[in-house]
Amino acid sequence: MSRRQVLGIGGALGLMAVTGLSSAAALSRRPTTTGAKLRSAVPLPPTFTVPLPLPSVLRPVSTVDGADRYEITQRETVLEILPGVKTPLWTYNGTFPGPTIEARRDRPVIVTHHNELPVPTVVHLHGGRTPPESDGYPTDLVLPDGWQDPMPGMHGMHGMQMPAMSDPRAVVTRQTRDYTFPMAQRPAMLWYHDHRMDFTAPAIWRGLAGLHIIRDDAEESLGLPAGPRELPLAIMDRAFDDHGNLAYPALDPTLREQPGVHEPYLAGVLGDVILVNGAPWPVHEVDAARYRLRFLNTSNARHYELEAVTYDGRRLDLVQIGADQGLLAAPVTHQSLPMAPAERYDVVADFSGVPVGSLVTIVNRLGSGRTHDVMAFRVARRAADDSRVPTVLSNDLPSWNRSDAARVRDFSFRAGRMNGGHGWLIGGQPFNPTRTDVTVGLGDVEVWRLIADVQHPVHLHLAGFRVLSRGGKPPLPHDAGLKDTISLQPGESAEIITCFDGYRGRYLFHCHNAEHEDMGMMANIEIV
Ligand SMILES: [Cu+2]
Repeated sequence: MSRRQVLGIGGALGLMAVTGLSSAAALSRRPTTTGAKLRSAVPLPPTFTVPLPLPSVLRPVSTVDGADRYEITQRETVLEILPGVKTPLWTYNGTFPGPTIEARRDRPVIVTHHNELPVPTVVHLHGGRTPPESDGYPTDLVLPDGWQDPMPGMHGMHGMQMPAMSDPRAVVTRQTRDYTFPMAQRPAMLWYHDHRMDFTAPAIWRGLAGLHIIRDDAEESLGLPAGPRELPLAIMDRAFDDHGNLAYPALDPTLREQPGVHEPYLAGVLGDVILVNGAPWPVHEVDAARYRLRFLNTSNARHYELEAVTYDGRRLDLVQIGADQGLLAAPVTHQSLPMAPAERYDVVADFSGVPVGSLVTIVNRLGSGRTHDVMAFRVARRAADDSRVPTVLSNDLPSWNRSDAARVRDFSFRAGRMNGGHGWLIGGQPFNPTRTDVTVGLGDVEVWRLIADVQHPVHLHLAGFRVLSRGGKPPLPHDAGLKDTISLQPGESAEIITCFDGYRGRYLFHCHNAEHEDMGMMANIEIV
């Protein structure tokens, strides 16, 4: 494969992506948004008045043979997200987001999930190097008590009446399931969420998401801001109906039978309320010191471009120290950071030069009106600060080269027809759990060339990857490090390189616009 051939995919695949796709072409004229916005019907609080919550850290119930065991119950709960408004949610252990699991590298974690929700569920640890039986394959369902359907989630896909399609490899359990995570991977901030076939988007929207952080001694010896100066920040958008319920345009609001959303929302569901760690436009009091801000986009479809702006309009540097899959080799300084659904950016911001008593706001350059604001930090006091950002952060990033690749594959991510209706397709095909799309040998290095019609954040299970190019050009500054999700812009192509090591078995890659994912944009990898 010559360099010219490798870089030449924009033409042929680009043409393929835009041919005969009227809805996609229309969407691509709005490059910063993919999806349609719901409007809330309850009064919304002023910005920067609700305190920033920090999700509680879950304690293990036992430790056996060096593995920590946790228990999580999935259940309905009513919480107050907007002040004075009661909102029913689907939760992990009754909180939103769910409890945070704090893990150590190479120390296994076992999580026993109990499903007390009215529908089947399945948990995926996003970014985990997880054996296939615990990776949360979308048909490996945990059925609630009394669930009658013999093949839940496998019928009438995407609103069409079609014969029941079974997945002979599905491992279905009743009420409970143990998920085992070896944690043999780089320290990183992962997140767990529901991954049920056809219904992932509304389940995450209703609250089924939580954080899972892996640490090790090497990272802790760097001297990065820590303790109360390390903040996980899960950003998501939501909308509320006139009763305070979360609004979502599901065809079947019970989420029991018919998947899909009403037509205006086929490209994705956007809300008009920005939540951070479950609170609307929150504010957090900080010292005039360096903070480690661990941003995660848990929105279904909303993209952000984050900036930290002082009261007098100055932009604070966002010093990126980590990507989806852990520390960079060296810090990268940004003025703004684009963030697609499921991406994480580990950033250090220095508030030491900010006048005490003033606000630093985190804004989204892609938002408008109230979705322009995300959250704020109020600098409360001067304080000592012995933290540092070393010039070398890590030296264990994989250094795969093109010449290491056993093969090169092409995948298009674009709109198309599925079961007689609208779908989102990979390589022209909608997801089918019984079809193997990619077979790869354990330990093989591969280069994947991806091309998108509209925005698609492409996520690979099991294997972290590095970005080799975008549109035939070198990667962008925010592509640094080891990633598990790459944000493709309308009409954009990119190349990634990865090594499929870890475990043999069935894994997924898919778009992490959650509505696209539910409407077919997933495919199977078989590692043999
Ligand atoms: Cu997509």
